This record gives sequence, structure tokens and C-alpha cells, in this order.
Amino acid sequence: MNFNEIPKSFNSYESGQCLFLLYINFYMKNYVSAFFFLSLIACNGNSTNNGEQDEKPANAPKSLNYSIVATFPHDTGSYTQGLIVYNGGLYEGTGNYGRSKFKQVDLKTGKALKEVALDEKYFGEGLTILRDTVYQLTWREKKVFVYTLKDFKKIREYDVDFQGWGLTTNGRQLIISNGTGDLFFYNPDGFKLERTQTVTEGGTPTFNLNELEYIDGYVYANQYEYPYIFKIDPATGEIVAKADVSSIWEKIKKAMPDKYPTDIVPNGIAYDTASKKIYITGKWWPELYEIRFAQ
Ligand SMILES: [Ca+2]
Repeated sequence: MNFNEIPKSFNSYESGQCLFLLYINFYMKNYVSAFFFLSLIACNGNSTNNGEQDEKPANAPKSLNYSIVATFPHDTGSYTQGLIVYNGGLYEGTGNYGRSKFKQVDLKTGKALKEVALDEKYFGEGLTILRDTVYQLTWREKKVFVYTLKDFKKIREYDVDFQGWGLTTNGRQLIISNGTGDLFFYNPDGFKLERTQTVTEGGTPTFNLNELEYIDGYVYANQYEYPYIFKIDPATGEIVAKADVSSIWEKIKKAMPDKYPTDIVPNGIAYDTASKKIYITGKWWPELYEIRFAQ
């Protein structure tokens, strides 16, 4: 999605409010102590609203630890919306009007081997390949494009009634996120909705599910604007584990100081079913990482 449509409950906004209160308090000398402590209470209150609760529910997701195995270059012109590996090849779908593409990428160089540019009126979103057929979502345009993998030729378009965000496949269905906390399971034949699954964290519905990847029976999802990758049980919607990629994201922010932090979000997860390798990247990131989860 585009950062222009940011829900009001985001951390960055709330952190900004806390800093603003502290700034005002600093200059209200007569009331410094009282307001300072009130501000701390307010900030702590926001933390609770963000889900960083003092007491985790019994069914809170486990921490999903990971290590970086290898680092590869990534095209900083790619506003990554979907990342996949299919038959050993790396493919990426990118967004932004006038810059949206579907391309095959050389892992070693980060350069496109083959690509299709979308018309500038479309904002590309999630991407997946099922049975040698490529599916690519669009954002507000509510179109799904279908291409042949062999020659990247567009063979079909479907109209949908939702914003497209993330896309993956369990080998039978297309699994879609649309910026909410729900996953939508579609039959690719005729593009019919078969099931909707609400995703929950500790029993509470989540939100901002974005780029997706199906890995060994679980759906992994980036949470837009947050440093999390969720591991979701698709049968129940429960987030069973959660990885925090803050350290990688902070490194990218430092490397790209001119970019708005909420624009260069983590938003690419790919899985090579043959080699069992997992790759992650983000929008306009200069690097792509092979990572290994600890569990
Ligand atoms: Ca993916």
C-alpha cells in the first residue's frame, strides 16, 4: 500500500505525540514536574494500546528468532510489494504509479533478468505463481492481472471489490491480504472466494497484514509499518510466532536517511521450497537477506 493511507493507530504517530508533550512540558517551567510525569503516564498508556501489554495473554505468540545467512544486492528502485521463489527463480512485484513491475530478478546481482511494466494508472501489489501462472494484485484499482510464466504475457484480468495488498498460495488456493487482519482464500479457477479467516494475536484480531508467504503449512505475513513477520496457522488464524526485524530495518533507515521511514518498510518474504531458504527485503531497500528462523 501507499504510506499516504496510514491508519491513525500507528506507533510512529503515537510516539510523535509523546515527544511533542515532552517538548511542550520542557518549556512550561512552572509545571515541569507535574506535566512530565503526566506525559510519561500518557506514553505508557499508548504503549498498552499498541499491544505491548504488561501481561502477555497465555496464547501470545512465541518469539521467532532468526539469523542472517547471506546478503545480496536489491534494486533501490524497487518498491517491493511481493517477493517469491518459483522453480529456483526469484520474482518480484513492485508498486507505485509509473514504477510498478513484475520481474524475474538475478539473486546475485539484484538486476532484472526479465520484466513487465504495468500501465502507469496501476499501482502493483502482491505477487505469486501457481501452476506456471503468475498472479499480481493492484492496490486501489481493484484488478488482478494474470500472466503466463513462460513469456510474461498477460492472459487475463479479474475485477475484485477490495484493495490488493499481499498474495501467496498454498498450492491450491490464492491467499490474499487487503490491509485488514483477515486472509482471503480464493480458488484460482474463476477467482472465487472460498473462505475468509480472521487472524488473531493472543485472541485479538490483528491488522495491516501485508506481503505474504506460505512456508511449510503456515502463512507468514509482514505487518505494514511494523517490524514484525507473523507466522500464522491458516486453519485457525492464530499468530503462533512473531519475528521482530527491527535491527535490519534500523540498519536500512540509517543507510537511507533521505527516505521517509514509513516508506521503506520491510515488505518482502520469499521461500524456496527446494532449498528451504527464506529471503526477506523491503521497499527500496539496497539489500536482500537470506535468513534462517530458529524454529
Ligand atoms: Ca511472498
